[in-house]
Amino acid sequence: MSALVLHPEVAAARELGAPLVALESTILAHGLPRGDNLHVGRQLEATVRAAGAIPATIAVLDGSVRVGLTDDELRHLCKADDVAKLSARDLGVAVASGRTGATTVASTSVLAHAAGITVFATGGLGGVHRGAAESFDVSADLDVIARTPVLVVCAGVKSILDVPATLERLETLSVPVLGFRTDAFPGFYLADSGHAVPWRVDSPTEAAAVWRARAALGTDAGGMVLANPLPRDRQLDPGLHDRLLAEGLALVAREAIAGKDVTPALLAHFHEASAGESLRANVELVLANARLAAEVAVALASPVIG
Ligand code: PSU
Ligand code: MN
Repeated sequence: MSALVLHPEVAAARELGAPLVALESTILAHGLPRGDNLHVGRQLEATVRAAGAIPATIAVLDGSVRVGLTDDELRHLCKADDVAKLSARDLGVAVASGRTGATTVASTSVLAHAAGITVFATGGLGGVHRGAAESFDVSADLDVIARTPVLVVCAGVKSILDVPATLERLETLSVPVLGFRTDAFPGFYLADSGHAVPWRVDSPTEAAAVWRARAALGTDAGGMVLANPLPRDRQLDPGLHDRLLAEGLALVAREAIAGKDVTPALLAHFHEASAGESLRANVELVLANARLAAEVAVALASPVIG
């Protein structure tokens, strides 16, 4: 018996080899304000469909791992007060104890792969936190992507992190990082983090070709990152960004926030203190990633010509 419950539409798409895109739920339950989150969750699914793929939002409901949610289930996840943030290591505990939880990039990657889904869209990856040399705070997202064959579409890593250290870590872990129509690694709210990407692709077909080439070479045991920047005229104002970041980091230090609460606390500070601007950018980037992920999934499901 499988421990995963696939939504019937997701199961049918799997059978047919139709394009599927996994979506994570931590961004909804812990990364966006209440009220906006349900709307964004629905928009993400609609965006994937409009680009020709089937969305599979992943979460754990009362101990049951769901790959693809009904609208009622999505609403519950976005409104309930007792939704845990589940990284990959937490999944077994959540299932055994009948908990409800949202999945991070790490746990969504593991479950997407278990469900036979290759392409996954999120906002920004977790990574190496500033001060990690002392705190050891490095997101499990990185190690899990390194050993899980998923193609993760994101707007780089969250700018609240130590971006160059995160890029170094991805290199060590042998995770390919491709810029989508850019030579600059995106900085989540910012179009350019100030660091270069090692490689660039200019179409979903090219991204799919890299994925296929890795498989042909047998170097596809782990995942790959496709980094999709916000257009420069849609990014958060860099001055505002730097001010919010300094305040957010001070707040986290002052209140001794640690572990998995750090990222939600920093994102909440941005959303509260920017009068909706960071929320606007966050929603735009995650929708753009869902669209690109669907386009790559369509390219991967299409026969190769020539
Ligand atoms: N992208 C967003 N908002 C988020 C996240 C990503 O736009 O809230 C979440 C993802 O689920 C990611 C998590 O896995 O933040 C990282 O958490 P941590 O730093 O505790 O590993
Ligand atoms: Mn952490």
